[in-house]
Amino acid sequence: MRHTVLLYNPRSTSPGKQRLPLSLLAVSSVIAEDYDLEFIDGNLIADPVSHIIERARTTGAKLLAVTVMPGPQLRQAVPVCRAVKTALPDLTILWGGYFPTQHWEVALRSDFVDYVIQGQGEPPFRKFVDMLHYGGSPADVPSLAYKNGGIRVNPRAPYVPMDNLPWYPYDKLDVTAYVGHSYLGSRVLSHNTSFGCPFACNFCAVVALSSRRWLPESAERVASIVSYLHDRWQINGLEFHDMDFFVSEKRTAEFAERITGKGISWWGLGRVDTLMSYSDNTWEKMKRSGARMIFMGAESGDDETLKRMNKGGKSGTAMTLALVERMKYYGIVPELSFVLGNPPDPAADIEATITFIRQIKRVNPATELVLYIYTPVPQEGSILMDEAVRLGFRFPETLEAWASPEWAKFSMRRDPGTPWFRDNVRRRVRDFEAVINAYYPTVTDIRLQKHWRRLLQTLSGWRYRFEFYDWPYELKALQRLIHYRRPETTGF
Ligand code: B12
Ligand code: SF4
Repeated sequence: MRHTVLLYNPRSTSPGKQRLPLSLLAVSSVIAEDYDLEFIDGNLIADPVSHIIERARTTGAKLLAVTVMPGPQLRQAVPVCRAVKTALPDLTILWGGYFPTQHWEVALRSDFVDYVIQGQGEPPFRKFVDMLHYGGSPADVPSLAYKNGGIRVNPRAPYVPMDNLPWYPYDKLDVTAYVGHSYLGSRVLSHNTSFGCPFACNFCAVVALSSRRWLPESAERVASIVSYLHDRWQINGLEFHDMDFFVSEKRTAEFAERITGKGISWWGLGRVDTLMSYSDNTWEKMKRSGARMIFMGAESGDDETLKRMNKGGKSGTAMTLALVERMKYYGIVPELSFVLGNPPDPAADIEATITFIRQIKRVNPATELVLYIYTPVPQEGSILMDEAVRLGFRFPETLEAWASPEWAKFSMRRDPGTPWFRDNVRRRVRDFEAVINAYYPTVTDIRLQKHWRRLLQTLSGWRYRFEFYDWPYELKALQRLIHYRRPETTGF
């Protein structure tokens, strides 16, 4: 008899912007041969609670496996899992992904999360699912955290190279529901080609997940998967959601060669120093293959702050400027994210970064900007985290508190309410963002017609020239009319 496993992806984005649930596709790939899978996506259905209860009763499923990122996804995961547990106390609830990897104790302190798997999910998930259905002890499942008197945390499983894992079980869900439309193309899907990142930036949640390992799929396998998505769903755009797609130049160049001519525009995340070290030849290949836009963490306009962030490698402000210039030459759009308002002097940090962003826009006006506000992540030895604690910062101790609007805002990194952050500083960032986005309307706003661009530029011109960003209500009102599906944003 085949057992059914329910896989729940809590809502993470606004309607119409849903991405393939890559995390659940990844973990379920290792059980797809032997178990029936049912994906339940909070982005696609209005009432996940009734749906989960109905499917569990109909199929007799014993397990609800849930992926949880902090922010809106956690906000839905908490009430849904609580309600499901109340209705079906025997249904085991397992959480995995970014939030429970960092905050496993808080998750397990609740009375509706039974187990947590930390870090890379595939091998421990297989062991856990078999244990639940065929017997065994939780003590033998690596990377598992669970309740047993107190909270027990098993040692992490050894990392598994991605080429040794099966392809995603695409046939088990309706892929067409995830084909989106954006700057990249009219039929856009997403994929993930590696696990982890070799760096250890002080503010980044990736470090807790992958402990500085980078496990890539081979270029050959990535190209085969891309060809499959292209042939089967006629995609012409692809978002690569790797933490760092570009670590290996050899892999990038080979992948680019392999997909050239397929007519696919693609987007990925990388580091400034890695990309700057690429040869012109590799950049040419990337361009020819359809590379359209690359997301990078520029993080700060101040080199001292970059050091404190432990950005590592050779990245620095001069290199960021050189790279955006280089990308202009190749016609590939840089999308730069910044983490503003770092303690101990958030206001000074913001001013340095604003000045730097103005320089960047002068060099390459097409550069996209993503402005986050610094929020701590739990990370051993992070001087930023230590300093945050010294300034009075504490993470919530219950899932209910994490799911509150205040902490959801914290997780969205736009209005974090941290002790060192005053409201006028937050407003400074958002006002500047409104003015610069109006003065340099992005090339990726696909619905933004020429006359709107001109109007925004005209209205914001005096503000930009005189560096007067306060209260740009007229610009914010106009910008509300504009929609752009950024690969890294949610639309919330
Ligand atoms: C795609 C993506 C999104 C998508 C949504 C994805 C979805 N599930 O619907 C969108 C664009 C909507 C999005 C939005 C946001 N995101 Co996001 N996102 C990512 C991104 C780029 C990739 C995630 C992914 O799919 N990876 C591929 C899969 C295969 O890997 P994985 O998720 O790590 O899964 C593995 C393990 O974690 C584990 N696992 C995961 N789930 C489960 C479940 C079970 C049961 C088990 C056993 C194991 C397991 O096993 C998997 C395989 O090994 C990551 C960065 C990254 N590259 O990881 C950021 C990231 C997760 N996002 C982040 C953030 C902050 C956000 C936003 C808050 C940003 C914002 N300000 O708007 C929003 C909030 C949305 C929300 N929380 O609801 C942060 C999280 C930071 C943190 N403190 O934890 C990350 C790490 C980016 C970063 N470097 O800061 N995001
Ligand atoms: S910010 Fe980027 S480079 Fe730094 S640890 Fe996170 S994923 Fe790696």
